[in-house]
Amino acid sequence: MAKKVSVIGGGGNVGASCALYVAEMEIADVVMIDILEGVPQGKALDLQQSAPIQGFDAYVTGSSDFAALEGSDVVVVTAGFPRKPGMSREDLLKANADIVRNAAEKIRTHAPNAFVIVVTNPLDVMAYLAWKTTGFPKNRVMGMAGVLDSARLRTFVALELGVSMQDVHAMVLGGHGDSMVPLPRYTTVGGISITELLSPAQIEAISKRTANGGAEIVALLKTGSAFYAPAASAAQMVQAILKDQRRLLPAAVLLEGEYGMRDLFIGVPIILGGQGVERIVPLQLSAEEDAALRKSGDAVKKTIAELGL
Ligand code: LAC
Repeated sequence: MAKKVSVIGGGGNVGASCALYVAEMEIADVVMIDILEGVPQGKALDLQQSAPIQGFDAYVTGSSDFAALEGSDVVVVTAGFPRKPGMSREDLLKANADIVRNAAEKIRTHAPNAFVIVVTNPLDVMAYLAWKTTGFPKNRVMGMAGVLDSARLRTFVALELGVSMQDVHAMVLGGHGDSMVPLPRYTTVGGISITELLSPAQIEAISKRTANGGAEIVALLKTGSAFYAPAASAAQMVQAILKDQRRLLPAAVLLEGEYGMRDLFIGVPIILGGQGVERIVPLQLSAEEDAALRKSGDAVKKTIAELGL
């Protein structure tokens, strides 16, 4: 296959699941990179052996050497510690910053032309750190969170209404944290806003469950956090880039005045295509929505400051 996607943290649950989804999409060969010697190699071999059964033609390999990044079109960064019950995403800050900084340095050296999708938490800050460390143009570095948070909102709406998950579209903006901003107005079923289909109390409950979506799963798993949906979200972003789909979806990107904020990464609607972040889509937010987004921005800024970036 002509294209190459590398997953740093490919030995972990999010990374390995992402490798699986990308391989099955048949859009690129996949390299799983992880410092745990043997794990990425073993998981890659296992995954490769599912190819004849699942019927996909893509090579999947594993490596513990970052030089394997060479020639990557897209690098997905999932490496880092997951949350444990009771932890916020911000609690992971210091430990994961070291991991992401190192990964970004390796990407800069071995894959200087790649697009970078950051999944490691706290996501918005880690995406900012990766952008700073690589020195890549802003269209080539982004954080995956909006697709995941919107997918959670879509799921809860579909379950509440008993309709197809595919007919529900949603928009969740802001940082990937407790202050994320679900936008019911822009959440639709077959083009109809949920404000016409659900009561304010139902919408409130669904929005809350969305913002708490990651923690709900951490509380159940106890030893880690969600991985299928985060991995599928990252894979969808990889596909949008490699197939130049120009999809409109929320992602954490660098703001330079858009939405009244600057010098931070936070989730806003973008067009994602062959050039990466092709543009940021402006929305006319209500005073309440705007205030919620700024509050989320303040939370991200505070975490960036804690890292001394
Ligand atoms: C979640 C973690 C991965 O939202 O941030 O599940």
